[in-house]
Formats: sequence, C-alpha cells, structure tokens
Amino acid sequence: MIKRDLGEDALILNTKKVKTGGFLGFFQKEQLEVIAAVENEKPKKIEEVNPVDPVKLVKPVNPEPSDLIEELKNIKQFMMQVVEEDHLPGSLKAISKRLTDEEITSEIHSELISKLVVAVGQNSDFTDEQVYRLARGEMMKFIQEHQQPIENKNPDIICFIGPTGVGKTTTIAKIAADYLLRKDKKVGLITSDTYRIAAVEQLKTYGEILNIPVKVVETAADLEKSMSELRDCDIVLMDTAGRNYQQKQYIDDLEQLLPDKTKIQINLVLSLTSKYQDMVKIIDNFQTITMDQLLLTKQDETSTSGAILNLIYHYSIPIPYIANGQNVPDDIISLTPELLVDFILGDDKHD
Ligand SMILES: Nc1nc2c(ncn2[C@@H]2O[C@H](COP(=O)(O)OP(=O)(O)OP(=O)(O)O)[C@@H](O)[C@H]2O)c(=O)[nH]1
Ligand SMILES: [Mg+2]
Repeated sequence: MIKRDLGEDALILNTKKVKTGGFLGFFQKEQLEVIAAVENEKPKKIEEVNPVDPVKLVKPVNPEPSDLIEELKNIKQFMMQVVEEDHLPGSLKAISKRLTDEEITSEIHSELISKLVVAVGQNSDFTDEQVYRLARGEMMKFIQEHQQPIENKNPDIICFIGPTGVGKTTTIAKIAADYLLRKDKKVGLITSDTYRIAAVEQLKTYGEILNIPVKVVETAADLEKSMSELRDCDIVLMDTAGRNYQQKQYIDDLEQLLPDKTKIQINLVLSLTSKYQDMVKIIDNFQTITMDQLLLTKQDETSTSGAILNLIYHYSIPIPYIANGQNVPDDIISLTPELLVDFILGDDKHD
C-alpha cells in the first residue's frame, strides 16, 4: 500500500501495532501505524492505517528534505531490521536499554539510537567499549545542541518557586552561600512563605548563619518596599511557599505577588524524585508566568537522570544547577554536558 501511494522508492521506517477506540479498554480495534518517507518529497507520517482501509496521509514532519533524505539513505539499510529493540546489535542493545531505564522519552531515544545504528553499522567489528564511547559522543553532541545558555540579565530579584518540599529554601541557602563566600557578593533574602509554620524561621536561620538580611513579605506592595530596602545588595534571592502547581489557582496567586517580568528572574525548582509526567504538567501550567530557569534537586535520591535530558530537549530552558544532597552549601553542582552524560550513561562503571 505504501508503494502504491508513495511510489516504488518509498521507504518504510517504522511499523507498529496500535489500539484505537473502544471503551475502558474493551472493543478496541488493532490498527497498524506505518511511518514512511520518499525521496524528493517531504516525509509523511501515515497514521493509524487499517490494513483494509485506504492509506491516509497526515501531518508532514519537520520539513528539512535535503538533510533528512541524506540521513534516511544512510539509515535505510539498517533501519528495517532495528524497528524492534530485539534486532539491535548486542552492543547497542545495552545502550538502548540504559536509555529506557533512565526514562528518556521515545523521541530522544530513537534519535540517539538511529545515529548510533548508522555509526556502528558501518563498522560492525566495533567492541562494546567503542560503542559506549560513540554513545557518549552522540549524547554529548545532542546535549550541546539543545542545552540553552544561562542568561545573564542581571535581575533585581531572583525568585524560586515550585511544588511543596522540593528543596527551594535549601537551594536558596546554597546559592546565597555561594554568592557570598565564593563570589564575594552582597546578598539579601526575601520570603513570601508565611503559609507554612516555621518557614520564615527556616530562612532566617540561614540568614543569621550567613549574616545577611532577610525580609518577609505578604503583598506586592511589601515586596516593592523590601526590594527597595535591599537595593544595596548585589543579589536578592526570594523564597516562596511550596504549592501544588498542578492547580492553576496557585499560579494566579503567585502572579499577583511578583513584580514586572523585566525585574525578576524566575527559577522553577523541581525534584528529580518526582514523575516526569508530573513535572511536565507543572511546567505546562506556567503559561502566564514564564520561567527563566529550571533547578533540579534531590539527584542523590534517584537512580534515574533521564528527566534532565528530557527537560533540556522538550522545553529548551536553561538548567544551571543540580542539587544533590541536604548539605548547605556543598550539595549543589553546575550542570555541564559531561556531567549529564555521566549521569545517564554512567562514567567508567558501565555495563
Ligand atoms: N536528598 C536531598 N534532600 C534535599 C535536597 N534539597 C533539599 N532537600 C531536603 O528536602 C527537604 C525539604 O527542603 P526545603 O528546602 O525545606 O524544601 P522547600 O521546597 O523549601 O519546601 P516548602 O517550602 O515546604 O515547599 C529538607 O529535608 C531538605 O534537607 C537535595 O538536593 N537532596
Ligand atoms: Mg521552603
């Protein structure tokens, strides 16, 4: 059917069975999804084709015909055999499994594996070690292509928002200490968390240890006043109450409080111990308050780091730091491509 519709040169890239329709999982129809491409035409995704129905063409994918077709040619001879993980060469199977175990999204997974299939396929005598090195190289390139540079817009105030208990206050203390002790900056702290018992005391304790001022605010007017009082500081960090940002109402509340976008840098803090889909939901909810950066915490408490790569790729947002423990100020690291490759593929102790 593909050849009939797209011509003799059509190339089938992937086929898979999908279930559609039905009710509560019953009465579903099994259909065949076929992804095909043809030279001299934009590749087309053929979706949910019932083998007995006419072929339906939908959604042209990324229109970069010349590069894409060149790449497709290379992939052609291998791709047919590697539709399923079982057919990957052994050395690549281990890498593929690793990416799956790290909970990397299928889009990133196929992109990385396709590149490796091409590289490895032409040199079938590669050792596992060589394939592992290739995988590191491809992943490094992928991160460098997609990682957003950290903006230096010099805001009046840097605000930390995020779900409950992810480590906002602790991370602020770590960053404050870094600015104060390593970068020799004058730091001020503000908190709007008058919601949780002892939240103010928690930040004030860090303020006392570091000997820096802490202001408590409840309204936008308080915030303006405190920012003005702290105008001598090189950097002002603002803590907020943890909220369930899967509910939009809390985002609206926050919007009432925060100053003009030009004055503020917003850091959304998320914990790597949470589910990727829940992170996605929270980020997607922040339409009205655009985040400038993401900070990820509790890396020490999870064995998977794929979410970091997923967020870099799917959200194009800078991720400057990863927090990896409870110790203030030590447990925070700058995220580099090398480090992320180590997290995902393991450093020297790989299988
Ligand atoms: N293991 C680990 N624990 C962390 C990390 N960051 C923070 N914590 C711990 O997580 C707990 C909550 O930290 P807080 O900084 O109070 O979190 P928060 O986001 O300010 O919490 P709320 O203000 O209540 O929303 C504390 O026990 C911290 O020590 C981290 O990177 N790794
Ligand atoms: Mg807090």
